[in-house]
Amino acid sequence: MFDKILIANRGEIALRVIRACREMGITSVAVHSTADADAMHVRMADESVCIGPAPSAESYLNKAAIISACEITGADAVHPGYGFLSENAAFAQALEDHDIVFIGPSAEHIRIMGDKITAKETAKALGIPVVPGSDGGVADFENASAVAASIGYPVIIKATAGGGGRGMKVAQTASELEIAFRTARSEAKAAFGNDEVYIEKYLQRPRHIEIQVFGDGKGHAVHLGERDCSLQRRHQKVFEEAPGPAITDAMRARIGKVCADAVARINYIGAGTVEFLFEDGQFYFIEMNTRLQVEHPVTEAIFGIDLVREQIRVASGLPISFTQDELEINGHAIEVRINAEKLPNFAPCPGKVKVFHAPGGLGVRMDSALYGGYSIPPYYDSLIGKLIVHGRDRPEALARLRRALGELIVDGVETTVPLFHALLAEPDIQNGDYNIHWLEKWLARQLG
Ligand code: MV4
Repeated sequence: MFDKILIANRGEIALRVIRACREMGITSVAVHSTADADAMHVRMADESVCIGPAPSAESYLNKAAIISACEITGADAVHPGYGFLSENAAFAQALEDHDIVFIGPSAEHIRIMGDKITAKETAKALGIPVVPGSDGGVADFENASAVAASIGYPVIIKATAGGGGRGMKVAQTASELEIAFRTARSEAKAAFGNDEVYIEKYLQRPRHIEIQVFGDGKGHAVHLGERDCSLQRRHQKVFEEAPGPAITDAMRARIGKVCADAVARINYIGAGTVEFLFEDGQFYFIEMNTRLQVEHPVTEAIFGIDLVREQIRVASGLPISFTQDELEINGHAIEVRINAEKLPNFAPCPGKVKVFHAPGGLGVRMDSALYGGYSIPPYYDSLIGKLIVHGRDRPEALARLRRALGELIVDGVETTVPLFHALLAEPDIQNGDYNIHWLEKWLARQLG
């Protein structure tokens, strides 16, 4: 096992990793920008190193500075958290070249899944159901036109280098295809420096269902069911739950086994998430994320498993500490993302937090790096906390969420908490009756 782990991240996820390290008897090293000298992750870690100025590009994304911090502190391994360098194959490779363990999958697996075409080809070859579409990239408009005609309209054009919703264009009919194709291409070129695009059948009312997988890198893997993350605004998740309200035990067992077998076959190591669109009882692969996700705590809650501890274990060569047969879903969990944003426009709202009081009690977990007197810097994303509730069933989790939101105090900055009180009053949310478009439509209605 490692003696010392450096956490190449900030905020609540840095605390999450520090907590796992402490329970495992591992020394933790925080890194921080000059803007984060007073941040909670720096205070909570055993050691800390300043790695650069406020902009992420010069600090949390600065590979050389982070590797130097490992050398200076003698860290054996790096946990990247989510975002920043967590899905950067060059960083994983650079660490390996310096004999430092990257707590995550191999550089090769990160690379494969980072390119959306090779990810989809790999998924398909491993028996995972994919959205019907082009075999690889579409070279020109004639090619696009032929593919679209064969799969049928509507279609969606996606950037090979994209992901997270950037660089997508829908064509409802053949007459819309040329503009969709050309704008998708030029936007992809501008955003990613790569104009390759591919085409898929456009699914009109799917849910976003993602399967948590976990591999040991030696041909064994398990799945930890699904999360329904359909409630998103501008491709940012705001509310996530497990199990999914629309997913039956039989569906979970089937798609979960397909995903676990697939990642076992490629000797995948650590945590991964296989993302699907789910419509009319069918799963369609869209992407795979090769990192721990923001919403991992809902999975932890219903399975009683510490996913960060498992990541650290397998990265050090130990086996996964449980088997598929030992996993059993216990109740229902919901996470809401609390952002320092002012409604109704979700405008970032950094500034000084005068009072912070986290909710507590049975079935309540608040992951946050806030404290009273802390100034939220303007340089990073606006997530200031995640409230995760767990109940014996979905209605109990919803009631607990309402109760816990009522206890939360964040004075000094605006937050997205009022959004959740309003959502909880909606029958569709109470019934689990929503898809990927529900939130945007509801928000438009609130304003109109
Ligand atoms: C789609 C789709 C419909 N059909 N692909 C958006 C982000 C990226 N991960 C994939 N996305 C979508 N791909 C096909 N073939 C609709 C979306 C989509 C979406 C997906 C998940 C969650 C929210 C979304 C919001 C708009 C569009």
